[in-house]
Amino acid sequence: ANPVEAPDFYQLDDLFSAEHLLVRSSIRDFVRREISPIIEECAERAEFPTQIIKKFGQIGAFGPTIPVEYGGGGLDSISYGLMMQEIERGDSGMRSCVSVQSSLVMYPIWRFGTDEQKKKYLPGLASGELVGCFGLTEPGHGSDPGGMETSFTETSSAYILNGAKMWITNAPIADIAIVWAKNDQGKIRGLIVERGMEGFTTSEIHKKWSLRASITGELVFQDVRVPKENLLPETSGLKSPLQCLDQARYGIAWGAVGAAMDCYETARRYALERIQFNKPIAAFQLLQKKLAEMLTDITKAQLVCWRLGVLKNEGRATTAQISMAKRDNVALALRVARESRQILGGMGITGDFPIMRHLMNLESVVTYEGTHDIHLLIMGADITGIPAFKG
Ligand code: TGC
Ligand code: FAD
Repeated sequence: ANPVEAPDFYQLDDLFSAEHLLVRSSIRDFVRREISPIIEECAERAEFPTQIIKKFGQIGAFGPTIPVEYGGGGLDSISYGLMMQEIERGDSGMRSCVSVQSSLVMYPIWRFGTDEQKKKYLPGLASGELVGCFGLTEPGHGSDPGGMETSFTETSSAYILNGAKMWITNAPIADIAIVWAKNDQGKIRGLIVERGMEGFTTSEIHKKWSLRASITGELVFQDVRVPKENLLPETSGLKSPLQCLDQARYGIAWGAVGAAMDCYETARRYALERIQFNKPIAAFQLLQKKLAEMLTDITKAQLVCWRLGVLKNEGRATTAQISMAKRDNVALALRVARESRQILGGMGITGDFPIMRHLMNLESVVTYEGTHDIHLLIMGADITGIPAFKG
């Protein structure tokens, strides 16, 4: 392990298999080669680097836990987590793209789809030939997706879909959308909606100060005729999209540690080089306090991820455990990013360093996939048996 590359204070590398370490180093090299050189400019211009999609496909970043027979990587959850960590060390928006494709598009097709659907879509999604998005949130229903208004009605030959989804990562470039909508009986089901279906449009959301290198948009459905074979047959109620969210939230818990690591390493290096009062600023106790607390935060988060990964591999990770990891790791990544930015003084606000970009990105990460407070309430419901969401 190279301590300058990424902190490993508790020698966690001892806990990873040779395969985990290989996956991590290949994604780390990929990020260094393909993302780091372009990301600052993409964020500044608010441009998503579309060419990265095929490259993600080539490196195996899409669907790493999906079985090989469907084009996935057949890897375990720790490998997936390490991939998310390394990609988010590059940029949260790049990790978003991969999270959505893997956990929110490929996973539901694999988990709830027919064999025909799996064969039709998964290999193309794995290679990056196809881009997917996940439509759950609506303009009027974010934290409360169960209140969704998007609905479809059944005719003899198809489903007719109406409604709108908002804040959808990858929407403007997606070839397919996994859309959650209520059927005639008011039950939530998942549909695969394809670009080109009449009445289906997407538009881009502009003026974001966060996740600027990620593309976000809306999905609008006006009497869209969705063939019956595009229904995901095993979906059944709100628990189906929530199951997908567990996969993605797990990846975000790891990803946030990556963003924190990058901020910490940048600040540590800067503090050793920057001279004030004839000394490196790293020599001052207040700076050392900041660095020591950041490393403590990162180390605890790494341990949580590793243990959660083991539980997930054994099929024992619970929703509340995932909520705790997503919530706390993103919160500590924000703390680390803010402290790191201060260590860089004025330089910390510039695009010459990655910290301000990470900090702004994390403001989305703390909100999407369940806000900081919603995850607290998921834990609260688990602890007490009393769900407090509905007042
Ligand atoms: P509630 O009554 O609690 O649950 C409804 C049914 O679902 C079951 N359930 C779960 N099942 C599987 N996995 C989970 N994680 C589950 N959580 C709950 C539950 O047992 C129940 O089953 P049943 O059989 O009794 O019907 O539902 P509620 O309406 O009270 O809402 C609960 C709440 C607030 C926790 C939930 O709706 C929630 O998580 N809200 C946050 C919404 C959210 O996270 N949206 C994310 C949208 S996607 C996104 O942000 C992508 S960003 C991607 C990127 O760019 O990286
Ligand atoms: P609201 O639900 O309106 O919440 C506003 C505030 O009220 C929050 O602080 C929240 O914690 C609080 N609040 C709400 N209910 C309660 C309660 N019961 N108790 C206490 N406090 C409460 N969604 C998708 O479906 N697919 C995507 O790909 C996707 N990508 C996204 C990308 C970006 C960049 C962003 C910003 C969002 C994305 N989202 C996506 C949507 C995201 O999941 C929602 O923004 C999030 O779930 C919160 O919903 P909301 O924005 O409507 O906030």
